[in-house]
Amino acid sequence: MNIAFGHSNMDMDCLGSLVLVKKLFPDYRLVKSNLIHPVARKVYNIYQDYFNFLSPDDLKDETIDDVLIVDTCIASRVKEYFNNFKNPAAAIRVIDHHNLEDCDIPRAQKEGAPFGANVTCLGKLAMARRIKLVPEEATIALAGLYADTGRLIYENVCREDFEVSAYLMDMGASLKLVKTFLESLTESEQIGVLNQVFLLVDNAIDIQGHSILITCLPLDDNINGLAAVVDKVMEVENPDAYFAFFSIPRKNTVLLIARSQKAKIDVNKLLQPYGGGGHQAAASLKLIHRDMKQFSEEFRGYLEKSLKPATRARDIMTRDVEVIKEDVSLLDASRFLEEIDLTGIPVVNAQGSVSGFLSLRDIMKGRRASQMHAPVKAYMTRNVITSDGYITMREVERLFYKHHINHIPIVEGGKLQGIVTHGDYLRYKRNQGILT
Ligand SMILES: [Mn+2]
Repeated sequence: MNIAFGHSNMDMDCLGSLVLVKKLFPDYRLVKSNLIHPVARKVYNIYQDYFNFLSPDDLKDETIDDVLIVDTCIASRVKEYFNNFKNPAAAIRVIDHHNLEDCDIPRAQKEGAPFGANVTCLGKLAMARRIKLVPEEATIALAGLYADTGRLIYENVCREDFEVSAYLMDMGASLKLVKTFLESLTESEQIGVLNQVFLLVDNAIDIQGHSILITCLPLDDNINGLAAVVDKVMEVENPDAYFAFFSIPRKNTVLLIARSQKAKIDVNKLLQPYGGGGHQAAASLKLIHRDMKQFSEEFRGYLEKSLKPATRARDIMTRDVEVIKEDVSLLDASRFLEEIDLTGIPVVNAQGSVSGFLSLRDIMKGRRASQMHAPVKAYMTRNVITSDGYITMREVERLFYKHHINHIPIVEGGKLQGIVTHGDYLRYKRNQGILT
């Protein structure tokens, strides 16, 4: 018998991949993992008959010929299958979108590419062979692709993910169904926990200039899909990082689920010393015999020591600021701005302190009134929004949007130290990998 399976705790991307395996390799039997990821459970329940899965236990009396592994190339993630059959498989083929250099499965023939989803690896094969799918198959496959790519928006997404999505749409995939398949908060327990967490949510605290949210919630028992609850809180509260502690006193365990949306906060590295792991933006940790309150306080102290300081206005500002004097004419000012290629400039008075800001918009007003020989001070904006250099990027962003401005002069002790322009801010965002 030939068999095909995904990783333990198989997720939506595994299920989507296995749909395509069924079409591409019809002489393989599919095997399910003992545990099924909460997001995949709904589709698994609806389509059990279609998949006709064997359990790992069913392999005990079988002689296995060829093995096909999808969506992982790591031996420890497929051992529940291999532990159940005795004979060595004739051939082991791995089709995976993870880093194939990490593969530690002996004798594996590896194929795949670092696409956003594993469904894309198999989708490319199906496209090349002009395989036709029925709408349900296309829908499950697209749900898998969407799950692993955050609906085609994660950084790992490549054009092949879009190509395969288009192919699946051609095959009749229903986006409406995909959406319901991917709803992460499906259990009433999850909604209950979500409401309890929102009651606990206080203002985010400032640690090294980062906005950090911490909540601690005791639970009666373990709840499936807690990570999805944490993601929802993250989405609504929008802190730089969120550390959600849950305790299950009856089982003496503390669970920490961490999320970050800043390159400077690597939650994987932060949780590693405690035995947790994951990746830069999402990680988790389970501890036994620890008191949640005590541990969360210890962890907060650890964050204060470990987090790198947040980027502040002074780190990104332009230091050599051009300024213009109050009594210069609008005409000279407009020529000067054109020469130095700027759209606005701080205005200084006779004492050298910032008394206003002159933008192209102000000059336009003077031009329309035929007042180009009037002094700058007659048309400049007097209520200049300035700041010291210690404001965070979040505050810079807020000032830009709130006051509809593109420049923030940085003033300390009455002296102009620099200016943060919209261009400086966009450069910072690009370096963060947010706009690239
Ligand atoms: Mn995957």
